[in-house]
Amino acid sequence: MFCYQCQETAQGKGCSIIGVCGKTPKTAKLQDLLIYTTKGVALYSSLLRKKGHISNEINRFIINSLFITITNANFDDEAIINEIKKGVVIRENLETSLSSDEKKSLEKFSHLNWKFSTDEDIIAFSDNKKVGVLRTENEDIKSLRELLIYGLKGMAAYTEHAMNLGKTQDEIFAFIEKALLATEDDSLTGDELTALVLECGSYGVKAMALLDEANTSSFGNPVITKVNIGVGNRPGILISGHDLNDLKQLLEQSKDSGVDIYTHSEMLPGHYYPELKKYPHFFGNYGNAWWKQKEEFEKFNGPIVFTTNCIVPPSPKASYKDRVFTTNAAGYPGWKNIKVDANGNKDFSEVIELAKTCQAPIELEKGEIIGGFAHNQVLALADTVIENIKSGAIRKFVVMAGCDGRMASRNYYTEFAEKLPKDTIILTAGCAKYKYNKLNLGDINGIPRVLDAGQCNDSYSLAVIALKLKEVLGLNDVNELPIVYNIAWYEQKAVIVLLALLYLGVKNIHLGPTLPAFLSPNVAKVLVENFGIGTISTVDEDLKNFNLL
Ligand code: FSO
Ligand code: SF4
Repeated sequence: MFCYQCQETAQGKGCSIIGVCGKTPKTAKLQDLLIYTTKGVALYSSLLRKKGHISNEINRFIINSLFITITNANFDDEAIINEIKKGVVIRENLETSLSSDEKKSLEKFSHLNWKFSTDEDIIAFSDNKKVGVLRTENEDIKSLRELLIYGLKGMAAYTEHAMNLGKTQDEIFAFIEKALLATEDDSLTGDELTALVLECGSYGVKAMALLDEANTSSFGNPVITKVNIGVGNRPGILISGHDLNDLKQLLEQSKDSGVDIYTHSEMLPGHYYPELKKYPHFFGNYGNAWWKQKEEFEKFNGPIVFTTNCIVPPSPKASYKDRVFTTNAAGYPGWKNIKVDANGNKDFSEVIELAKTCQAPIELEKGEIIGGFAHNQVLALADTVIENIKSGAIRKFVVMAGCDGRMASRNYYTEFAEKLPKDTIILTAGCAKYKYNKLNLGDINGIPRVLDAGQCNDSYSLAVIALKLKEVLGLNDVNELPIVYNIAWYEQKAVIVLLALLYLGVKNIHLGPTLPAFLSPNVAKVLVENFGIGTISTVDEDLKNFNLL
């Protein structure tokens, strides 16, 4: 195996023996083969799409396959093998609709037409040199190809959540197919791949805007909300991940069942939406970011539902391991996966019945956290914000969006938030917020010093806010705003967020706690020279260097 797609990759270089995330070599190789198979689907589908053949089944297969391979999303070899088989069947069916001339035009990708008879063939082929990161020898081409794939993975996840709420955009799927094929096209130069990486950022903006529209048109615009972080005395169901449609269905199906619903990690922003927060049994948020789940789930007592990535493999003795469910692209061996029916509905009755037999959660903490500062809410407060900027009460905004993770070096972000001068405001989105959202950093004339826009995809909201501020303050360039970007990354959704910000023209982003291992020195140089991307050092140095003192 070789995988270097996330920030926690072994020794900052690559996982080659076993994943730091717990991914086995077999799973890693099968995931690579799933991507490879998906490229084969994209090969024919992209051609047919140009002729007007659009299939939701194929669109969903492509984005779901990419999503399955995101860090911590799916550890279930059987489920991955089934997806690979599905992909080969789709590809073979599509092939029958092509003329021989059309097939000929695709000859340079003929290696994507692989076949199998048995599961053993699949496992053997996944070990093939043609599949996976190491198929590319040139360091820079490899770096650009993988950067592009990781951007696509993040984009696919957001696109899938939007699709689950009935929102799709054909051009996003068309770009995903084009870009997937580009990573198998030996004729492309580094410059051409770089252009595609930047184009990927533009589609990242579209995908995040689409998901924003899907979420807000279904559940209303997020509003300022205080979320309980304590527990009640009824049994609970803990729902994790990003899929708000799953949360809505669970809330609706459990409303008279005598159990409470708690959010975990990235699902916390579910509380900010009017159509979700109206449920009286939507109790609060339990615990912290994804990486603390092994200890926190021990205390929850009730069932847990993963709607997306961020699964930490449980220890063999984990008391909760028979109470976990997955859905969408998420999967873990032995955990039940809740399927979606033809109408887009899911049946959570088994989860609810199980919850009724469980004890109430054990309290981890008490109190409230505040959030709901997505674009609509912040723009409603724009006059107050602008007044405070003009009076000097707010001197700077610091975007500290992104991911949390288990490395001790991430304590930097807690210290950074604590040491920020009192006339600064943190804008956040994603699970990075757990490093400082319980610190009580106070407010500036009633405006909290940590404004949480929502999930990592709601970084889109932060961009909308920045662009609006630029307009209202009469500036020419988004980089003239008093905003510093100090972003933490972990997995591939953060990659698409980063590419989206670059596309929007944001410069001088500091990315930490370390730069991605998949950036070759030359590719990193391009990002530094063109976009001023940098990383972090110590809190004191950075506060000085970012002109925050
Ligand atoms: Fe965090 Fe996980 Fe949302 Fe990521 S929960 S790390 S960027 O999934 O997706 O922020
Ligand atoms: Fe390693 Fe991250 Fe890949 Fe897991 S996802 S194998 S931790 S690089």
